[in-house]
Amino acid sequence: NGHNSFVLWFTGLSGSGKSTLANAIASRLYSEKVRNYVLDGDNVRHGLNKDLGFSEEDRTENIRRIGEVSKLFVDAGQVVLTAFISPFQADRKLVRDLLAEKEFIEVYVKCPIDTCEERDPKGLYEKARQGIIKDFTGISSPYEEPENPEIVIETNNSTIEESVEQVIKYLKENDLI
Ligand code: GGZ
Repeated sequence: NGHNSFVLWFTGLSGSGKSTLANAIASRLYSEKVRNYVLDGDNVRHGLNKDLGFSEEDRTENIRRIGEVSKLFVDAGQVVLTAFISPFQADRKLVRDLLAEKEFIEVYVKCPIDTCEERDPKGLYEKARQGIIKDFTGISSPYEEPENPEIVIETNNSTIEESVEQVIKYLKENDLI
């Protein structure tokens, strides 16, 4: 269908900008006739994974299932963008190993936790600080930074447009689109 199938795997803290960025890149790809689909908490955690919470085991299972679903999309010839915290290195590695080398593109959406906490669009950091939400990533549950991501985006230092360009440039330079 004129382009490759691959996964753009966004990882980063809550409030780092994963979903915003994934959706902006999705529209840009769509305008370039690259059919794609965004998997995020809204369409996965409320459906397929609604039996899962935020314990370490549940997060691992969340990411495992999303990885398997992503692989199905790739097998079906689609580009898929996933926007999940995916805090554990081993879980991301497991997904990477499910796919071929050029099919898994890890995008680290890097943003200092202080900035994420200031943004706090859903008031979750506040609730985590008060102990109302337990096991909150960055506060009371770990986030393991990617060691070798294909792309790093610093959302506190660049606009959405610049970040979109950065990813599109990577995809073009690597002959993926
Ligand atoms: C982290 C939580 C938690 C806890 C609810 N820890 O900013 P959001 O709201 O929209 O995105 C967060 C989302 C994280 O779900 P993921 O599936 O991406 O997590 S993981 O990959 O770790 O499985 C946040 C909300 O769910 N949320 N409780 N305790 N984020």
